[in-house]
Amino acid sequence: AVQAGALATQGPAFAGAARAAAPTVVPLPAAAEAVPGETFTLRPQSRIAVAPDTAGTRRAAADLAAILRPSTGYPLEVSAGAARPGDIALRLSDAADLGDEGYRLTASRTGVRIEAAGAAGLFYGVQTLRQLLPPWIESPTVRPGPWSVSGVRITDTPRYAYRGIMLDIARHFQPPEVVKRLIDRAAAYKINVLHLHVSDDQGFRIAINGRPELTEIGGQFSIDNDPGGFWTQAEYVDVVAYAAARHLTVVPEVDSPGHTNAIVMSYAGPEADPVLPDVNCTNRTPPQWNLTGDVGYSALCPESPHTWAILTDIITQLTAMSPGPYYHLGGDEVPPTTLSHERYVDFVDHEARIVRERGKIVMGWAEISQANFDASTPAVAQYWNNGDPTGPAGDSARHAVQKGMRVVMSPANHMYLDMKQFAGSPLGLEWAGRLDVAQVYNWSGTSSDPASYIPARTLSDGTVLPAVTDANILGVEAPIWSETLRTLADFEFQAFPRLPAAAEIGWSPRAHPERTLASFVTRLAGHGARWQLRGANFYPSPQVPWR
Ligand code: TNX
Repeated sequence: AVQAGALATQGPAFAGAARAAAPTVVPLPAAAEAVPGETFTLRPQSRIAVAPDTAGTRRAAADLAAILRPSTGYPLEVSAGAARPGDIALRLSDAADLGDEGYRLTASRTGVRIEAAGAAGLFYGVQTLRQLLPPWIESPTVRPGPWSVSGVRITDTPRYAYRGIMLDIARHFQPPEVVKRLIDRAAAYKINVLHLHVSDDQGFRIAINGRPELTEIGGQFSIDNDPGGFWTQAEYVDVVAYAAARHLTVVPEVDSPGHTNAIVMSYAGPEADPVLPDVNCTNRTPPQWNLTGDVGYSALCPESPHTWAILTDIITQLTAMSPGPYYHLGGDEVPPTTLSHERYVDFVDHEARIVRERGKIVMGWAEISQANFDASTPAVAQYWNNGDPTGPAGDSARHAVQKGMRVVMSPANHMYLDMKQFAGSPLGLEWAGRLDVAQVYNWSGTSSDPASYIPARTLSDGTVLPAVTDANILGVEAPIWSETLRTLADFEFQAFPRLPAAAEIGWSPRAHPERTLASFVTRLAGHGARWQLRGANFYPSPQVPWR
């Protein structure tokens, strides 16, 4: 650990070099300046002062108190009205520059003040304050302190509206408790979307009323004969509410028409009753019961009325339980030998209509940009290719832009947190490479940034396919597929320290001089102690100077 005294004796080395104003905060705040010579110290009499006194400000105060009380042992009474010296003030204002998610945080000798225009902004201000305090603020038991914050003035708003994590609960079933812990951990880094991959070849994980086969048959397995399982609708609704309380929107995905072996075996397998052979469009009949990690072998039949009856029930119920704007219909990895281009396009068009009729915006893996989308109706394509983005690999996203779709950037070779992070790791796949912290933080291609990752491309006939720029990009998402992941600790090992890198790509302004890998790993160095105090697993990457 670096001693404060050691830093003080380094005076000349620091002279002139702008010392980071928020040297422990991830993602990097948009703007921060030090208030020289001032330090805030939390005291036993400090209170949390809210104004106006609303359910929203009380909720933020309760969140903050729940973080601070166990380690400080202070009562931190919540009170309405004016702040006294030594208090932490939470203020809702109409500050137009802060938007829905922005906040202003000031720490000085007299107190801390967090101001926001909405509940999400207050929540993010609280997450930042938490990181400005010493790591042992995360302790579940009382510690001595002191609980000090260097004087700072922060004004912070996100770069992208969509900053997601995807959890695959289909390949290896995960109970709601595991997902809730991961929500807690992601929210601390200002992640605001939880994309839940609830169905794949190996399992269907949410009960659908009137369709017990989907979970009783389709939910009973996981990869490698590991235990299966599914959530009741009450459990799903509870997770959605838990996520919302931490300002994450749930995007449900039942992958289709491919990655549907679990659905197919529910209706066309040996245990199915009734048997509906026409839902199974693969040339492999009956469906697979020896489940491996292979992809791309199953498909639902677009010509089957049963396909649409089943999918309509699924979409109707999942959208009714999901207050967010998006429904993800999947759409990835359907080989033309399984469904021709025309049949694939018809499938996506048909399913997109069902989704829109239920008031949701269609989202899908970027292959869906082959279907009929146009700028008059919002739709989102999630780019996941790992190929050279300057070449044809980027075309699924370029076609999405051509059709007026927004793009969520999840290039597998930068954002797939299910990839191994070092050679020989027992966890993770390697098809998109090994992703260390640097690979997640610095995107390759023509630039190290999402906004210039996919440049325009001219075809041999002179046609120009457009670039994917910030005008098209809704945000970024880090998927965690679970072929090799069984437990919460497995997911945490893959998520940390890489999820914070993905979160910074989504939140922090590109042009900020500290939006660099070197600054990031330095700011992250104390977070390992925070994860340990919270009981979270992580990979102690040699790229982070842990302290
Ligand atoms: C590709 S990415 C898939 C998933 C796998 C993942 C493993 C995508 C849309 N499809 O089915 O789980 O690779 O990394």
